Amino acid sequence: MKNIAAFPFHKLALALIGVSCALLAGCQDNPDDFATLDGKQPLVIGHRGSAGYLPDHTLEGYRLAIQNGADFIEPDLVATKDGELIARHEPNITATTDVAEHPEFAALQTTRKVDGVDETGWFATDFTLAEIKTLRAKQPLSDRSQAYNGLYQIPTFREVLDLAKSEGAKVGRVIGVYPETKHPTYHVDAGLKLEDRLLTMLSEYGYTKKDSPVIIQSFEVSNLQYLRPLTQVRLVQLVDGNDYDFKTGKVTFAAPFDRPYDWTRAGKTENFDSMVTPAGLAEIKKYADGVGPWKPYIVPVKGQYDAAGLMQDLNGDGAVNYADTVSQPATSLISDAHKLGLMVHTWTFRNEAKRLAFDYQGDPKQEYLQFFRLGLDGLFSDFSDTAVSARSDYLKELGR
Ligand SMILES: [Ca+2]
Repeated sequence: MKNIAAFPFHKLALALIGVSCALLAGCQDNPDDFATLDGKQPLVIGHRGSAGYLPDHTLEGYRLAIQNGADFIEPDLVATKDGELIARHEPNITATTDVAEHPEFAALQTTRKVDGVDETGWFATDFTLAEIKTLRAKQPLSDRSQAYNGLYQIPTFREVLDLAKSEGAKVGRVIGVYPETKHPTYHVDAGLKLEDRLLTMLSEYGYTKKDSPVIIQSFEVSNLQYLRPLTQVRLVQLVDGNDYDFKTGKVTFAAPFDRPYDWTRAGKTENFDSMVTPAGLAEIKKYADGVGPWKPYIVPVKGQYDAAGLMQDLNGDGAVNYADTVSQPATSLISDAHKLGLMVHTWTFRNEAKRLAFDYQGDPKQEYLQFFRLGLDGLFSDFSDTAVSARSDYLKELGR
């Protein structure tokens, strides 16, 4: 190549960016137009699959999320007695499976401590995978469809990874997987530590790099710190809270949702909100790629109070609750995190009017748009189709 200066290296570079972009979950060409950390469009993550439509954590729910346009699907991980990783929201499988209807497992009902709280029921850690496979999933929320109860199996993490690949091939997109290590301390106590099992499985699929289509999330800290030197896969520190204070707009704290349980074990007294200060975020930056705060840390909600100090029933349905709150101006959390190079993914977006602040007027897309405009990098939604539709509206708003 004699005339090296004339070679269009910039075109080659663009072509390479185009190729690598196509291989990345949620990536699209022409970055830099969005206020996200990487300049690409915000990610839609199918929360527990398609929790708004089908029972949580089923292959059918994950498949629907992919068909509805989700970039990532989210399996929560717990371990079985024989050390297999399965997708469940809690070690306690009483509310999300039909285990109580299986007389052969009646003797396995017990009381165990999870994050310091006594729970009575059936626990995945007392079942082999073969036993788990005889159970069927059920919808834990009474106000959502019960029509699919008893139909679907409890998937293994391996089945979720395989589904992401096979369904991704069908829709022509790389589908990311966003596993959460559930109650890491509980699993260590049970002799079923999650992290090494998770890494082994991810390695088997070649998911070891920062650009692998995987993000690992946890509410605890020390297990993410343990994972950091062992994998380049992106890590996200989740930030929880107990409830809302509708008067102040602040998140409130009470055990076990006051702080990461490994902090409680270690005698630390700071609450979760210490994580979203600039100093807290700088600490997270040492071991994670992003932060996953509960929504009100980004957009607080408040009630309207009368002179007697009573919160007003804004929607006039006779009850005073979340649906009577008004969304407030955003905190600086997203920009504070972005300044440190941390991406921000928040949760959970839901369509039902009772799960929306009053000022969104029953239109869930208004909530998505508010967060997209802030430069949010990704969100967990029970209704991926609505999230993707709102993102399309956002793209139009940006003239794209
Ligand atoms: Ca009301």
